[in-house]
Amino acid sequence: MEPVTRLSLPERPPALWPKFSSPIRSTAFTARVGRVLGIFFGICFVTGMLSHYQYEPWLWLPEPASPVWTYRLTQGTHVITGIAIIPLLLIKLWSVYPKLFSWPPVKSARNGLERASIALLVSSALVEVATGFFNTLNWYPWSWSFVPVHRFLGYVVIGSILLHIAVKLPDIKYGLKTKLPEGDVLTEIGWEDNPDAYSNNDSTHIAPPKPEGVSRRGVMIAGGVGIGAIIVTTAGQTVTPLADVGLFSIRRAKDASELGVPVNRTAAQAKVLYINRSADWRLTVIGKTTRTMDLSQLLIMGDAEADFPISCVEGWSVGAHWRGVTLLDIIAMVGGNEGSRVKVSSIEPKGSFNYSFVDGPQVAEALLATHLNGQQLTDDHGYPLRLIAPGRAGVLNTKWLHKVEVL
Ligand SMILES: Nc1nc2c(c(=O)[nH]1)N[C@H]1C(S)=C(S)[C@@H](COP(=O)(O)O)O[C@H]1N2
Ligand SMILES: [Mo]
Repeated sequence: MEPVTRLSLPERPPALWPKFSSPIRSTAFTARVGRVLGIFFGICFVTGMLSHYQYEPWLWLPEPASPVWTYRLTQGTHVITGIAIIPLLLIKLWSVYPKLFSWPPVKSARNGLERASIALLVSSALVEVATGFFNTLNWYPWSWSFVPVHRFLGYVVIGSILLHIAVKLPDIKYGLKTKLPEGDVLTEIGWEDNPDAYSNNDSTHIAPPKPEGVSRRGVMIAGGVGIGAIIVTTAGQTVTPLADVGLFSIRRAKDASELGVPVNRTAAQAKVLYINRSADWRLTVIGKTTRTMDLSQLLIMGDAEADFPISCVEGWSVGAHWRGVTLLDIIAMVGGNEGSRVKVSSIEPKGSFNYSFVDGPQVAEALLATHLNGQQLTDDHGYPLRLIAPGRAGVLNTKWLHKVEVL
């Protein structure tokens, strides 16, 4: 392609400009890593959007109540693929980063656009996976609100991946049909040798000298082991037999938990400790009329049982057995029914999760639980009363309830 803009740059790069000679980098290698990465990004994006819908269900399309493990599946997959993307992305960047130093830096308008789109893709993808990873650790070292930023960047990342694939299609096709040479050390293939690619002749001055250093097979094995380890250790949060190896699963059911269920936010953190044990505690139910109930009345009424998992946005999830009063029985006392929209509120004074809405099919399935896995709720699990519903994002299962309103 004819250069559109001739920049008045020297023909050769400055003397200190980096030169690269790893024999492992090749179009064939990059295209293969890219294919896996593309699949993971796709799964991560789709499950992310699904679990976002479950986090903020549409009023006109409320979340189904069955199967009970939907959020477990969507958010678990989202977090596992998202974390596996981190090493994959680093390997992919490693395999192409010498191109950052190609000379001249921009050869044509089209080449400039291509490079700008890659810059957007790389920066948005890095921020996206890093913030997502911090979120799984329940660590928010920034002041902005995670959910809208993470979601917006998700669109940016997927959009720039599609653009990247479109722009790089000749290289991708070439790379995928080129064999990865056998043996440990190889030299023949570099990105420069795609005869069809308009952008691939940009580093002819860095022809690999003698192959040395890590072999491509070495990188593949190290990368594969790394990604496998991450998947297995992360999956330990969701897949219980893997819990023993769940390095990243900081709230494993075994230890960091009560009654076999991890605790996300404790009663002390939520500033409800002692208030939740007050003798004045009552459940107020508001609809066409208003009723109040104390805990002993709820315990007498409470013989409904259900197996619903708790599945946190941070990726961990665990099955649990709950006992309590059905939401339907409670709202029926004030004129509510299966078609009602219900708001439940916590005694927790502050915080975005001190209330939630129950809509659609979940109204008939939700429990106001007093018991978890055969024992009365602990303070940290929401004593005296909490919401639990099937398929629901963990964060919407409000703890320490004191008010139920039929809207
Ligand atoms: N009132 C209130 N309820 C809450 C929360 C909260 O911060 N405040 N955290 C939610 C989150 S993020 C999760 S994952 C579940 C965890 O419930 P558990 O601690 O009993 O496992 O509770 C939810 N209920
Ligand atoms: Mo959560």
